[in-house]
Amino acid sequence: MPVMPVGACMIAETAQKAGHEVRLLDLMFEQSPLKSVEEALKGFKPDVVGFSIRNIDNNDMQSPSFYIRELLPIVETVRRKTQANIILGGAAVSVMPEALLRYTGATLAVTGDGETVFIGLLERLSGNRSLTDLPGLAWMEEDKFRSNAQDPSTEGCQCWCPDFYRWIDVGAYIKRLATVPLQTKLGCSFKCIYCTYRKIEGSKYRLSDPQEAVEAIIGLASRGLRHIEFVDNVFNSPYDHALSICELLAKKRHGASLQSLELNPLFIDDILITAMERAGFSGIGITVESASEEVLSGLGKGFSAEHIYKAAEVIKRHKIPCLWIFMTGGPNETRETLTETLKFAENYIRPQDVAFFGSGIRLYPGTGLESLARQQGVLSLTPQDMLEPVFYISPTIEYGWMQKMIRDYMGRHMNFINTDSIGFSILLPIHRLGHKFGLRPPLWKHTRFIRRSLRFFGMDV
Ligand code: B12
Ligand code: SF4
Repeated sequence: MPVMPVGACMIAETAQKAGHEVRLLDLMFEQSPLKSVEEALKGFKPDVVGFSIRNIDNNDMQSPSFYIRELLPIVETVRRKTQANIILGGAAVSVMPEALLRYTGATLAVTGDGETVFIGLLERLSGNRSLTDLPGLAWMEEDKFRSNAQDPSTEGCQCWCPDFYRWIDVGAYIKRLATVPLQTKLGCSFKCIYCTYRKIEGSKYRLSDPQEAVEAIIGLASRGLRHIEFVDNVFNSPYDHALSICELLAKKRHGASLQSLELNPLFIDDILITAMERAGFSGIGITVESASEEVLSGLGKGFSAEHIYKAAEVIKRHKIPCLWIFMTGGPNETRETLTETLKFAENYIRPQDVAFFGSGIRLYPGTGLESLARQQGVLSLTPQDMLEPVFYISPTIEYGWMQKMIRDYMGRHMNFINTDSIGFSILLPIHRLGHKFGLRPPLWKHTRFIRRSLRFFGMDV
């Protein structure tokens, strides 16, 4: 599913509001990105070219795709055609700023809350002022990486949406069943050992006003953008914030269909799920990762297997479709713990719901998992060499056996999927065809039907 470039649109809109002349080139559907860039630069001489880089790779250990390789010729084209300062931004850059600066040879990188930093940067560039004390900026100086940390706790969180129609071809996304991203908070206070999200948004919650979130949803729906997805790191933490948003939404006739794939089992109860149903949620995702106590504690999830079983009981009492997300091969994973997780999925997940199994965990520099992998002797790459995808599998389990077990369960349960399923090339035409025939997001609700139909045509994914 193509993801609408909300960050890029926010940056463009903020810069325009600050009085700059801005153009946004969305390369998502361009057949020939280099030509499109050259075309866009004809007769336009920008002082600054910002790149919004969302994904480093596809996070898929089985069939890894390293997207940054495709970025390089684009950056080179811009460098060849303009004198502009090249600025990198986006989630990928906050995750690995040094590696990306080195890889692309770009002048500067913006980390953290892009809109604030970028406007400050433009002001300084136009006034020829020094950049080196601007919080949130990173750059290379004589082959040394320099950065000014931004203190995320000093910035608030506003829940706002850019005017997508102004910046991108919205129809092209909608036709491919994309959802419209909306963020109601920043930060996460959990400490999962593999996670980079705190690096992007900080470890302290910054909450938007729930009323603002409701107004944003009403505004989007009134402009035909009805399939809205909350892109918070965790939607239901803090619990009261999520509950307030849902309760306020339930009182309004907004016409939107809502989704969040980032629910923490620790905060799932009947009150919240009822409120979500009343608010207009058409699907939810619970990121449980594992149903084994040992693995959950190895991952530092901050909840226990008991919470997962309780969450499953709650879900059973409701109608809302649910996607359960698992991450296998983490610290302490063994044949027994994986079997425990698969048995949980078999016995506790309703057949109409979906279970997704990822295998292996993407390793990022600066995480607890990186240190653990080094201690266990399974990682020897330097942090900069970790830009190309590298994954962790616990030495206590064999990858091949794990894959086979998951596939065995998938053979028995048509509502189970793995990374091969979501990376399957035929999914793209299915999205478009589905939309033509009136299907609306989320597509995962139709997993059983899709898998059965594909199997009928000899494609077992
Ligand atoms: C929600 C989410 C999803 C949802 C998206 C739903 C939707 N409709 O948008 C779903 C579940 C579908 C998803 C899927 C995937 N995701 Co995801 N996702 C996120 C998450 C949690 C939030 C993204 C978001 O929308 N943030 C809100 C917006 C406003 O922020 P933003 O885009 O980052 O923009 C801000 C800054 O980055 C900056 N900025 C952005 N552009 C620019 C440009 C310039 C010039 C400047 C200066 C600044 C700047 O300013 C903006 C405002 O502050 C992030 C983690 C995170 N906390 O960021 C991961 C994250 C982006 N995802 C990631 C990945 C890997 C994926 C998948 C590949 C996973 C998979 N195997 O399927 C897919 C790819 C989907 C796709 N087509 O791109 C990675 C990307 C890094 C990496 N390892 O490659 C992240 C960072 C998580 C991680 N592992 O660290 N994702
Ligand atoms: S709860 Fe989610 S966002 Fe927070 S640290 Fe854990 S994995 Fe990261």
